[in-house]
Amino acid sequence: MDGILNEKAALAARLLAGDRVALARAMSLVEAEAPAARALLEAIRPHLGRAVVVGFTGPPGAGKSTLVNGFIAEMRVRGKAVGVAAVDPSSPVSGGAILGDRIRMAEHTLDKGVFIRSLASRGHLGGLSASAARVADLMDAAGYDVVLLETVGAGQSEVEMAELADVRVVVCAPGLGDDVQAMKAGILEIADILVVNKSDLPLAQRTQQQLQAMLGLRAPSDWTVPVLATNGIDRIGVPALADAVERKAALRSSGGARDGLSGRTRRLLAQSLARLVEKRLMSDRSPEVAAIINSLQTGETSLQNACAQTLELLRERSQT
Ligand SMILES: Nc1nc2c(ncn2[C@@H]2O[C@H](COP(=O)(O)OP(=O)(O)O)[C@@H](O)[C@H]2O)c(=O)[nH]1
Ligand SMILES: [Mg+2]
Repeated sequence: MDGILNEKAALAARLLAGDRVALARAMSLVEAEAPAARALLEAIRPHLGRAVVVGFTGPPGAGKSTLVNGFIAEMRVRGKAVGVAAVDPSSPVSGGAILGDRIRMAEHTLDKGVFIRSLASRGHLGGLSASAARVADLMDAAGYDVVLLETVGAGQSEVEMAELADVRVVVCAPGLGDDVQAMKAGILEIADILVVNKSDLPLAQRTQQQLQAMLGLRAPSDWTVPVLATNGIDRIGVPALADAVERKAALRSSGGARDGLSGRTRRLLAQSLARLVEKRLMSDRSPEVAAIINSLQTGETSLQNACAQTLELLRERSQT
């Protein structure tokens, strides 16, 4: 037992010292939801909050991976160590897009100041953002100055991912239609920085103007969302993007609801809580629980009410 405890403490210590092997090992534990992961995540918590977590989101094909690759290079020029987690919920099994991302970022694989991790999609709710949150925390603990989260998808997954980041970059490609429709559906609201990538394409300027006009409808706040143009391949506009990210990150100390660390901690708590409730309920063979299940089954009680009753019951149990 002592041996195991020491091993865990040693892993946390090596991780905090920036050991890449320890970081990779910790990520495997955390992604597998191994029992040792919980203690590790607890041990690192007081050391978190140094990294700036930057989320890159937007429709597939917009050029996120290409841009992230250029962004890594720019951050390296600025002397920052960079961690990257690439997430692609749209390829649950094949991992094809993830493989593509890895190839695109291959130029950085020999650089010890860069750590790239692909996250496999998980089926259950909050699973993907939960593992992204944990991986970001581990990179933060290991001393990476900047952590980039690349995510694709629409709607809820983007909003969930957004809460994990300190700075949210929404990337789109020139042209109207689906992209802008998707943005209306919620991406636009979460953006701290908007990027029209593929600035070499004809419609780029027009799209930039359209997005600028859509932003004009937003309520004024202390941060004005810039609409930038980039060319991910030639890396034009990437330094300006890096400047905007750094300006936004500098405001982060003001804290509040959009602070990425508190978003990641909230996600950790929510997932642990869900697990706890599930475990308790599945093993509870009491007549009270059976009664709730029965009235749900017969349609007497709504699912919402059944949830509320179950929570109340579990709360009473935990007090005795
Ligand atoms: N013309 C042009 N193509 C780009 C640019 N950036 C990326 N691409 C291409 O767009 C395609 C999708 O890029 P990728 O980075 O995989 O997009 P993601 O799905 O958003 O990660 C690839 O073929 C890239 O080479 C750009 O600035 N201009
Ligand atoms: Mg990609």
